[in-house]
Amino acid sequence: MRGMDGLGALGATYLSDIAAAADEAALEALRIALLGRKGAISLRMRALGGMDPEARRAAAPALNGLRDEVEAAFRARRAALADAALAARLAAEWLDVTLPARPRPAGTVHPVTQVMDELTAIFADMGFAVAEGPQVETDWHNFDALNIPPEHPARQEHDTFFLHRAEGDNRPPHVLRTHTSPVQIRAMLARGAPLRVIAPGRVYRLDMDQTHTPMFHQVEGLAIDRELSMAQLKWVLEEFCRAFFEVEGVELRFRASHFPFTEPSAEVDIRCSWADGQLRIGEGESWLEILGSGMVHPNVLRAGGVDPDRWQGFAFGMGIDRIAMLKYGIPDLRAFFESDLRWLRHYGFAALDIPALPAGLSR
Ligand code: 2NL
Repeated sequence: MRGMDGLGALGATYLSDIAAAADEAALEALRIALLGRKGAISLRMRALGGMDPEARRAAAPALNGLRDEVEAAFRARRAALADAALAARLAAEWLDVTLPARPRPAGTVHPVTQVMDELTAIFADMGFAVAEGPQVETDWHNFDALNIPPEHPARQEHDTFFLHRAEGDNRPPHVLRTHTSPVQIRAMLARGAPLRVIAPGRVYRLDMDQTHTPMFHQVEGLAIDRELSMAQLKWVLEEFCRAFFEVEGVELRFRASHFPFTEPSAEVDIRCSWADGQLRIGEGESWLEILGSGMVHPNVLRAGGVDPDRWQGFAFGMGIDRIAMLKYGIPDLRAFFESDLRWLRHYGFAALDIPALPAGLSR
């Protein structure tokens, strides 16, 4: 009887100690103190062995009951501590997955890059691939192959940068390309006919004033097939202007002109108005020259390894910086290449708005 009463009070103390264990470590220490090899409950269990049978029969059920209750209390407390630990971890590692991955990127896309991406999307839609080539060219690729022989006045008009050659260095003369035409010569030589490519990129001329920078950007286009005419050239250029300026009613005017690499040649003007200093494409009584074009000269086809008796081609070229200024109302060409951050932020485009035709080019 003495044992029973004592066990009841003891059990209550054990259970409240277990319930109060603050963490896994405290709980484990308590478990060892009660149920370990020399634990309080284990010692009592062992003491049963030394009792006479009658006393043992009286004491054992209460002790077994206590042990079962204490073990159950340990399991419950362990589970409660694990639940609390998980809840704390979930609260600490909480994350709002709807937040933007990064704040707005600090950089912007330069208008020249934006316009290159736009015109690439437009011409790609008409089946033109993009061709690239070196900016340091042989004078053969830059001039001779384009029907501009050494004494041709166009060589002087191009204000060419020549690369220095040490005395006795007899590699062929090189220049900074004055137009992207040599890229198309290389495309003809590498891929042959039929061909549809555009060549956008940097070009260089020794010229610097209000409207000229020594480096600027040009895009040229070249199509070669069995039967091509000025009519298809006109359609391609109209389609380009409609898409690029995002105006349905574009109107182009072809004026007879002259380039060494095309025959016949035409300069192309677009209809526009200049009401109160504001340029509007596709309306009004003014004309703005935007590109040069023509049927590829037979000498140029031959230089590209294409037989002019079997193939015809049309070609065109325009200044990218200039059409960027027209489309986005940028007044001063020289600011394009000064890397002034205020200018870049003002005229730059969002980095992830890559032009695509279905979305509208410039959104
Ligand atoms: C202009 C005029 C033009 C071309 C460029 C070309 C290229 C080859 C063959 C024939 Cl490979 N022509 N390019 C043709 C006509 C005009 O550019 O005013 N550019 C800014």
